[in-house]
Amino acid sequence: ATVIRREDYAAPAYWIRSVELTFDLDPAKTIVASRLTVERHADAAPGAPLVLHGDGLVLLRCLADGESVSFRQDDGLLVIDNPPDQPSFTLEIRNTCAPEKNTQLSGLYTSGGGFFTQCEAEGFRRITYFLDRPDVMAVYTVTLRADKAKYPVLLSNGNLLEQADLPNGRHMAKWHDPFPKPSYLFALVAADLVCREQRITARNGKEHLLQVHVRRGDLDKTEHAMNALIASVAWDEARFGLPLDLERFMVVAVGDFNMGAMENKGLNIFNTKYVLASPATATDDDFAGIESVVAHEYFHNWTGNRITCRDWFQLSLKEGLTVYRDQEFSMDMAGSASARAVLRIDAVRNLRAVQFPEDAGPMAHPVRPDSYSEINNFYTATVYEKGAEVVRMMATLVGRAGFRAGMDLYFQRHDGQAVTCDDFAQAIADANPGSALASHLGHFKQWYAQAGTPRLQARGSYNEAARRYTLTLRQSGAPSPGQPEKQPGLVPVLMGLVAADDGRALPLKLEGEAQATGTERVLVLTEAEQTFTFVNVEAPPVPSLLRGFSAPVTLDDGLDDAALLVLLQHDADAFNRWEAGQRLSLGRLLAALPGDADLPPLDDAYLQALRRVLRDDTLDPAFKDQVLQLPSEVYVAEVVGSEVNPQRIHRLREQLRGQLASALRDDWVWAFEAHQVREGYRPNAAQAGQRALANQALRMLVLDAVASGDTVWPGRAYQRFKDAGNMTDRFGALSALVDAQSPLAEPALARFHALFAGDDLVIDKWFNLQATANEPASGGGLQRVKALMQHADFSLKNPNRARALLSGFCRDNPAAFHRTDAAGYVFWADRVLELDAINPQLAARLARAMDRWRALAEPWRSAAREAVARVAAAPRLSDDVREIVTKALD
Ligand code: BAL
Ligand code: ZN
Repeated sequence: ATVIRREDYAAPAYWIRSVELTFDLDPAKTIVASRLTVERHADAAPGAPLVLHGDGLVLLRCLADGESVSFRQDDGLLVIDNPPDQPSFTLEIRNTCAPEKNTQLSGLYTSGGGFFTQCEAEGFRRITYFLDRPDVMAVYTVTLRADKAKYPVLLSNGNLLEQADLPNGRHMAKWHDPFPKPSYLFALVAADLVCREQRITARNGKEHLLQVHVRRGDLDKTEHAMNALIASVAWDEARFGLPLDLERFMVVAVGDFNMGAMENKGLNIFNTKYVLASPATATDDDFAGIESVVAHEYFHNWTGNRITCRDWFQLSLKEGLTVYRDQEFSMDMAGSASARAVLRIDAVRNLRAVQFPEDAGPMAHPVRPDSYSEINNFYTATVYEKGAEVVRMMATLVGRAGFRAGMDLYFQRHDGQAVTCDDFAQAIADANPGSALASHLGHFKQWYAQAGTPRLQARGSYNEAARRYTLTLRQSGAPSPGQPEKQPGLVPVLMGLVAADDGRALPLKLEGEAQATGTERVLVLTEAEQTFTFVNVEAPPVPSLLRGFSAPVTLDDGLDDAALLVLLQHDADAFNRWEAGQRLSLGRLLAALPGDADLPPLDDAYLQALRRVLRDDTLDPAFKDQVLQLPSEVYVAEVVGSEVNPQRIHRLREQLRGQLASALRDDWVWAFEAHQVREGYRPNAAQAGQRALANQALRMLVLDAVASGDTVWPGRAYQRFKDAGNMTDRFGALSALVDAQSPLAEPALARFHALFAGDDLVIDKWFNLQATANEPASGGGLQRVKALMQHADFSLKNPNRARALLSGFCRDNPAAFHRTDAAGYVFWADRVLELDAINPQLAARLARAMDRWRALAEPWRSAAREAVARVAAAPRLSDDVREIVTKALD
């Protein structure tokens, strides 16, 4: 496969300024007529060849300025060697494509009897021939023609110009999008849908129509998505001064979709998972996911659509920024400082579980990658989540008002353009002259250029007599593919000093400063090593560094348990309180890892500290839930880093969970009883926090009961599972039974399936719960997954279903997957190959389950390598999967 390099970027020889598309929609053979206004680039030679992308199309006709023109087809490209020798001309193309055969779900495809599109990144070329690259922006007018009874709703981007009946039971609709856009933002939908509508008036007095289109029968599950959309419109106007720029904004849900959702201009197409919710069928997490994805796609309207990417290497320009914006939105919606901290903790958990391993493995790449074979493989946690951290660091460095000024300048300079990550960073810096960002922009931009998670080491010493505290910070980076040496970057370290004796926040005054600047500040590290001296430090301090996770690094601060206990109890920063608790748990696991012994009994100090958090009246339930949750097995494996024994990590973590369940039994009973929500279900942060803590308590109580042979709590859990008034509680109780391997788990699973048969999103949960379930001591997790593949409800063709079962098992169930007999790896290889023939994007995602094979101990490492090599050697591999497995073996 060809490797595409960022440094090779060149503007195209031609622009396409406007597009008229006409679709005669038919599942077997859709005819696409396209009329393009083509303009030669000022720098291109007259008559330079015009090279259009195309993939899997049948070309019927090609005319230039109404005359036939000679062309050749070359490896999917349509090459017109002698286009008209004019600065601008018209190109007319007619081609066909086959939507019902499109199992890749990229381009135009059918799902549930309707037509849908997905064009990002390079799907438009699977619809018609085009300059399918994001720097070519055109104005689109789209006519759709289809059978009226089967496809009563015909949608495309922008505003509806015309709608009419046609002979033979067909009808048409004509849409016009006034905003020039790249082809990846094109969309059409033709289906039998119903919609929830809402008219809103923006701050500027303009009226807009919001619509959420879903399949018949799903309308009662659209209220939350609509509310999220209304809130998103209001938030972007209030926080960033960015109004909705279209009369009509549409969201459409589709059951077969590779991604979560897609921000096509004015016509967002969503995976049903991120639209449909009712209290009976969706959990609090589902509701929160919908809110954030609806917001994310809406926010792309400015950060992605109005200003787009020059090339795909700049993907984080829109994705990192938009994730940052949706995170801020969710925090503002959640309200309290504590609820914000809980969301921040969730984001960091996710970063550590997914992005840190990526950054330490064969697919490590900078936030702005330098090369790729298949761009679909670069919709990664690094581009999205680490990219958002990069934006967050800028906001930390310039402050909230400074960041807003930077965004304003970014839009002032670049609205309507296709630009780069450099352009964005420059705008934020230029709007904040004198800021650390502006002074050290070169250092800061290493975040875009260097892969790998930097390591931050911190060592402090307190001189009691002089009342001075010196803190030395060092940054370093491990080699990553293609980058053996790392340069120092800019690391913003938000910090405070906590008195070791009573936990009070100490005033911060650096040597040479006239006065203390409060109890929290940002230290800006730009050198490989820097020392900061605090004066007038009135008590021995515990440093609280990297508050709120102010930079995406791994921190080694050398703190002992006593210091961590101080932070867990007293830190003014909720994130660092949580972090201290995680590190206390992690420390106990790591200490027990060598050898084969059981986890020793937990010490009283640790148990008391967790009990104190659980019982603390001043803390929110959601925060307590976070503190009491142990670090994941994946994260523990990442911290271990090499010679990882997944079975050992699992066993010790289970023993730690078992001890916490037993030692805190009375506290869990209290927590369960005290956090029942009495009022009607609402998916807000306050109620969700209570349910989360109660569900965790129930899980621990059932775990402890099953271990000790007691049947009371499993019985109560079964009862709750049966009677629950909402999915969060029902699924919480079901998971508790499955997690503890209670004998009641099987009947509960059967009942759950019967209750929700036909509800695809709920049945996905049913598959996923079993795929991620604890492996019985006798083994059998893999057998269960194989049996589930034979279930009548299973299909590899539906991405949600395939992910629920296969990614659930291969990526999210390390103990069951990493078998010593390698059967998990054989299963993985077979499924990757099977899926690759259907949907390469999905197969490539599953392929990444083996990214970290080199970090495994034997016998897993050799067996895993063999499985990866078998996939790599298979004939007819997609570029998607080939890139993943080739890099894994490099
Ligand atoms: N642009 C692809 C889907 C998303 O990130 O919104
Ligand atoms: Zn996005």
